[in-house]
Amino acid sequence: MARRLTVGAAQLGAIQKSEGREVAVARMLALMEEGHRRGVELIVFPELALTTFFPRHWVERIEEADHWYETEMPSAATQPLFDAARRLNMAFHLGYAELVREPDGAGGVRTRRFNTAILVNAEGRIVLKYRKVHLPGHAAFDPARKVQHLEKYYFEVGDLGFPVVKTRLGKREEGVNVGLLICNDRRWPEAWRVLGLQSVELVLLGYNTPSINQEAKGWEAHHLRVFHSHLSVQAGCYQNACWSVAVAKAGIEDGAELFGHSIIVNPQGEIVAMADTWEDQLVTYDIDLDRCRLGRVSIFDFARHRRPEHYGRITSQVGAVEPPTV
Ligand code: CDT
Repeated sequence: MARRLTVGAAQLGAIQKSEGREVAVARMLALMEEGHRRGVELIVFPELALTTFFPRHWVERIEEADHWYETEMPSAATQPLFDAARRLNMAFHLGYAELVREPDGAGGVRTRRFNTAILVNAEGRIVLKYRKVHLPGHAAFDPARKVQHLEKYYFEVGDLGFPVVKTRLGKREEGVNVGLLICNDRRWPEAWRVLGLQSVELVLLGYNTPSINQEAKGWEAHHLRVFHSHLSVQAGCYQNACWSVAVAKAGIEDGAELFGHSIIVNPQGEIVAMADTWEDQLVTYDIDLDRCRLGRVSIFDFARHRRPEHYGRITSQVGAVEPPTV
């Protein structure tokens, strides 16, 4: 019997710098209500879904940016999402900026900032939390850039690894193996494989990706930005025999363009549903988790075919080295 789960990719249109969390939350609640009418059991919101993508804005002192972060979850502003989860019997995924104050071991307090995502079940309980590992961009104001991308300034590298949990979602009794990635993580096969090695069946992923690559020293055509995003998710799903719901923030935000194109991808690496606007848009699909089986028992049967004794460089080395000259 098929293990079905109706998922919703809840793409968000732009959230401007001037708009507060209550604006974003009201829009998310409207998408949850729409999802309920359409039978959605799990709805996925993007990375940093509560605010504008603030790493494009520079502040001299990082504390001036603390108002963009959540110090608790749920908070007064996000509690309506947790209430809606219970009322509508719908799990949700949310990306947000997290600020943690903890003892520094010397009698003081240290502040830590992460780019975080959580999975909240239909009882309103946080069942999975992940902090973004691959932080793109730069750590200081770059006068050469028209739009800043200061993730390395605003966030620490996540400290939770790439966890996967088996958790109940939707109508079915048995759990689903769920893992989370955040935006730039999707471009790194190592991240997908660490999830794959924990038998992940469903990868939830939010992103904010500019249409123009300001890192590029050469020309990168506009359409290739979308292609590379899709290529990464499709490859990750195929090579790890899992589904993914990859959800964008889209449109012109604070004058900068985010390309959208949210997708749902099956374990064969095929896109089965895609957003076609730059607005708030709910794309749904009835996924069959048993479709993960084929890859697992054939070409990507890890236990039979992987050769970790030859993969040492993956964990011992960061940058590429030159090969010997022969
Ligand atoms: N948010 C995020 O990770 N965005 C990156 C683009 C960074 S360009 C400096 C991405 O990989 O989509």
